[in-house]
Amino acid sequence: EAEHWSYEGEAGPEHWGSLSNENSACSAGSQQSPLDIRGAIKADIPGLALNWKSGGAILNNGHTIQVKAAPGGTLRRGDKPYELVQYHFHAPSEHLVEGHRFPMEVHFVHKHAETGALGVLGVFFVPGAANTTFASLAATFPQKTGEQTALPNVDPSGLLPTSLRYWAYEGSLTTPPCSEIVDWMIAQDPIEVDAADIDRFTALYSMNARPALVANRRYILAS
Ligand code: SG4
Ligand code: ZN
Repeated sequence: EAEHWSYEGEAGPEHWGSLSNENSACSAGSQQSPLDIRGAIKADIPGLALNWKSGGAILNNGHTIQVKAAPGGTLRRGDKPYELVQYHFHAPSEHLVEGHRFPMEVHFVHKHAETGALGVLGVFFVPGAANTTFASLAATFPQKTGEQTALPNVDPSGLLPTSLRYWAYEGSLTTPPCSEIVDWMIAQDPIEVDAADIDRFTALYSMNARPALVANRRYILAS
């Protein structure tokens, strides 16, 4: 059954590839995510322009807390446009930076209209000053799997660092079926959030991070 995967035990990451034929990329793929980001090459990569909408609906899907984005939010990477579909959270972070793991990471999942390729922007969280956007989300986290609530007026841009300097590489979904269709963009600067709000997430999902995979022939570029 498609939903039957987890982060530990018999349906954990090392078994994802054999749970179903559809998941073969999880074990056989050579461009898998996440990565430990190291050895990035400074390059003239396109800047990011974000124009997201407030609102949406927040859902506990059994693997994470996910916000279905309000329609019409866009990310432009140079001249490549994407639409924001949803964003969701991982604890601890899935990507590492030179071996360092952060307590949380948010993934903003965008779709390129023509090709169907995904562009996922990741942002790391560190404990510190409260972030009002994350605080509003944490206050409404649906406690039970399958539970969903409308989100009045939450602006996802509140989860962005001031600088949009980022790392870029080609990779995959970090969950089954691990499809190698993702243009990854990882913000170099983390944002601060209240440790108590991190605790509200880890009370539900204390470990929903896939271990880092090998880079193989891939380059990681830095803006
Ligand atoms: C999370 O499990 C999301 O809830 C999934 O979204 C998402 O799958 C999956 O992570 C993989 O995304 O950015 N971590 S990731 O690589 O977006 C997809 C849904 O199930 C396809 C909708
Ligand atoms: Zn994710």
